[in-house]
Amino acid sequence: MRIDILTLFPEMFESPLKHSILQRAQDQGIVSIAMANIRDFTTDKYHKVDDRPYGGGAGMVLMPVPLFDCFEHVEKLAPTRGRVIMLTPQGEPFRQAKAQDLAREDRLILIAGRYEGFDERIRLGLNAEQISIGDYVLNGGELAAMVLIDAVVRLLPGALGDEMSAQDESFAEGLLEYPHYTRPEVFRDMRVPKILLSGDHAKIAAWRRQQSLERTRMWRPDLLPPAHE
Ligand code: 6GU
Repeated sequence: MRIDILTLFPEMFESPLKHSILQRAQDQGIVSIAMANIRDFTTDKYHKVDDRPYGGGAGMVLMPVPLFDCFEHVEKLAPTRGRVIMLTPQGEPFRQAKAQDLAREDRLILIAGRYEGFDERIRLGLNAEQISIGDYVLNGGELAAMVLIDAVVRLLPGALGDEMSAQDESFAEGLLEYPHYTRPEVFRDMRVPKILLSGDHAKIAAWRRQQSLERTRMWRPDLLPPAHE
């Protein structure tokens, strides 16, 4: 997969992409991630990327011209356009199913906005999808883009290595995960549940399933389809 990110703050992406799974996935050629700085596509002396809103009001709006020039440059860097996604609080809420859907693409172009918002013609002219990572307001789309990248890249074949699997986790099945334990067997008077020491794999699987359901019912009942209740 190739991911291009259009942003005013490419440096914000450096550290998150340089560690652990995301770094390894890039080293192994599973994903290649490139940043384009929208400001590099300004032509005026002050490298201006935002301006005051028509009609008045607070804040500044991301101008369409540098954004489109940046986009058209980036678009040509690979043979396919893939999916074009604007990160914005008005977007469709990001969920595991969307991450799985995006993981099937061979290219994503992500646009991280700042200021009060994007000039509306950016969305209209690019025919972009909009994604939000939750019902709260961030200062810009960069952290949201990183969240999306992290969630998508770990689903790409080979990204997690052999020892791990994305199959078994929270949300893979629409349920929260069962509790995990490792050594020691007793920690501050808290014991590892006996069943996990029993060696009975069928019983362990059934216990885990029941724990998943119970935790989901307790902590995230909104995730349960009516059939589970
Ligand atoms: Cl994608 N952008 C911003 N600025 N705020 C957000 C968001 C995105 N998702 C949730 N809040």
